[in-house]
Amino acid sequence: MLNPQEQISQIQQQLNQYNHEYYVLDQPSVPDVEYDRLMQALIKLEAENPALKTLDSPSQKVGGQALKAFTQVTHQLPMLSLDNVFSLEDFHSFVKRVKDRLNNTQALVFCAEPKLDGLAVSLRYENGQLVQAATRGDGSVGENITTNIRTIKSIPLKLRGTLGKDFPAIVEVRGEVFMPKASFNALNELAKKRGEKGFANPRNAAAGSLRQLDSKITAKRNLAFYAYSLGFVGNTTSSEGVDVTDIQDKSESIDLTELFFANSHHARLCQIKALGLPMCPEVRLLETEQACDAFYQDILTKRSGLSYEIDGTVLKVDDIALQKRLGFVARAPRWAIAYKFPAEEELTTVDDVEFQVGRTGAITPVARLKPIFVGGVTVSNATLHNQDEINRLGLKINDTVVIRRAGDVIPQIVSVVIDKRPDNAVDIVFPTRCPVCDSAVAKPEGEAVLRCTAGLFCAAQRKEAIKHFSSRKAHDIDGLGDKLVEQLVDEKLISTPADLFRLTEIQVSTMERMGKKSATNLIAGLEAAKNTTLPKFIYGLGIREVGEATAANLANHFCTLESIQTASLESLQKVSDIGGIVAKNIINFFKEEHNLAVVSDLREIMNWPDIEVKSADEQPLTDQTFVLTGTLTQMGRAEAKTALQSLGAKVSGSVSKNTHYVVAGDKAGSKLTKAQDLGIEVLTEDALVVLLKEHGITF
Ligand code: JCF
Repeated sequence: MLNPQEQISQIQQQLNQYNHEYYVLDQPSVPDVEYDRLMQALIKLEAENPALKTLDSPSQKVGGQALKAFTQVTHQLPMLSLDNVFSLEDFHSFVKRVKDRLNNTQALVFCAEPKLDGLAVSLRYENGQLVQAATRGDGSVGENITTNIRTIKSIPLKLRGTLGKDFPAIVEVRGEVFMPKASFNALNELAKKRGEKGFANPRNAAAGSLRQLDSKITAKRNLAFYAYSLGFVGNTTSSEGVDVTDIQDKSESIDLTELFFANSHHARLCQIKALGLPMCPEVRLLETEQACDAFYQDILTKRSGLSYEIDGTVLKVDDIALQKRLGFVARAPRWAIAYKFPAEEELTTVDDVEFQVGRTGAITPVARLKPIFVGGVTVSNATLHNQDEINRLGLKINDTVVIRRAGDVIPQIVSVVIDKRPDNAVDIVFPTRCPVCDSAVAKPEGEAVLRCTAGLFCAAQRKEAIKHFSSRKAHDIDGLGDKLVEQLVDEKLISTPADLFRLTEIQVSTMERMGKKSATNLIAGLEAAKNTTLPKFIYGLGIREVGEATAANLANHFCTLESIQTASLESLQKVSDIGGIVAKNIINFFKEEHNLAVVSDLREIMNWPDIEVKSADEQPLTDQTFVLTGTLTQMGRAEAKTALQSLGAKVSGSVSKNTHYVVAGDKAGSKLTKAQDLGIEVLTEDALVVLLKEHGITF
């Protein structure tokens, strides 16, 4: 039997190992519950033996006594900043300057990393123990945020390895503290629920969290850290050998950096990682300038999929000897550059607000903007969605607004800059009649959207319906672009999708910008589009809220167009993903005379292969509704859904009294609770696997 001291020390070692596997290696070896169990055991043992509780115990990540103020820390080596470039051209100029300075004698290798949008901090380890953490401050003097930093789960309280062999008595590691996007979103959700304002972006959230005098608050914020360089490294804290203002010439100072660490920046980062500090997994060693640009493009593409916010890339000359030769200007190294992405937020003004009529009659306000370059493109329009959104923004025409375009996401008006509101700001007034066909408009109760009531009698809705019918995911009609559809409707050559198939080559070739060749192509494209599939046909009708997946579910469930057309509200709701609202939309669509006329017209023209009616044996789960929740480990949720559907089951997104089974994977939340409340049968993932196997489906 181990004594408490030995038990505590053993559990601490185990937890430190699990932390390292999880945060640094990104390869957890045990499930979360095992980690939690050990942590609880440690907390209990330490509570029973308070004398054995040490400051570097992994249990000490919960924050301590609140501070009155932060003290100041003078950095033993200054913390640097980076110069920026915003274009390939300027990046090439940077490389040229570097080469010129080195008399063009050196083949340059670069260490490349994403530029994290967080806060630079310096962590100081003495004899392997984290003793101090400081913000960058002005580069020379920062704030002592040690108690807050100690709550960050991925920052080790002690280094891995052996003092004197793997690291010297003093090691400073520098890097960026940031808040992952998911944590930022969760934090803001919580703030919203409490009626608080929240943070504008993850960087502010990280800064706000580090600025807490009460480290218990910081502990709840889920901050993360990636190391990007070493700071001071040595054997003594004595100030004699270190001159903060002259770091280029430290030849006489006590500098053990070279003794313990490699002469490549990239290799040093790997050493820092081996000491137990997380390093960004995107860091690369690059052999050429072209590879740096490819890296920039690659990271830009990956940006929206990364779990943390970045605003560019950082490129550093990798060879430490060359870094030394290049030195610094002011506070920035000559051997590194931040190659930044175009800003995602900019200011511009709203010149006007116009109203567009969509396929389903929805009248959408669209802001016409003074064109602005943001997120890499010029933006001149932004949707305002509906009246609620305009109220939320408090927007008036001629206001100055913050516009955001992140990645491929459509540009968005984020907020109004009230301070810049001009005297000629005008209220936005919604139309009382359809701006296209002058019919009445309606705003059904409980809906935020104003709609034109004219349906396909409204030219705007007709155009959108035909565009939807010919779009890529529907009939993908070659040679029929949006502009041409508008012209054809305006010229009254067509008014329904069926009319498309009656167009002649002569008619088409009289259109603007249409030669004989494009006319021939279009007619051939239309001919080809006559052969389709039932799912595409259903989707192409443009029924409200019937997307591609729902259309496929309908087709596979009912097998024929006729049975979909005549289906009852109840039978429609037996189809996967179809609830009361969508079912009603389908019923309403097939109630309209003019829709029925178009459908039967198209039925004459278009063909699709029959869908085989499945026998009851093949559809053993017909009439059974499943809800999938939590993380499944043996298959994806989408795979499980397809498998269940192929057996005739309905898979729904929400639990109700009509649900038959809830399959609960890992971390199942509110849906599981609701199932238990309603007394619905809950299946484990294993039970689902068995059920599917019984019907011949394996993973
Ligand atoms: O990711 C960053 N924000 C970042 C900042 C990365 C780096 O490698 C840096 C930095 C600031 C200064 N390197 C230096 C020298």
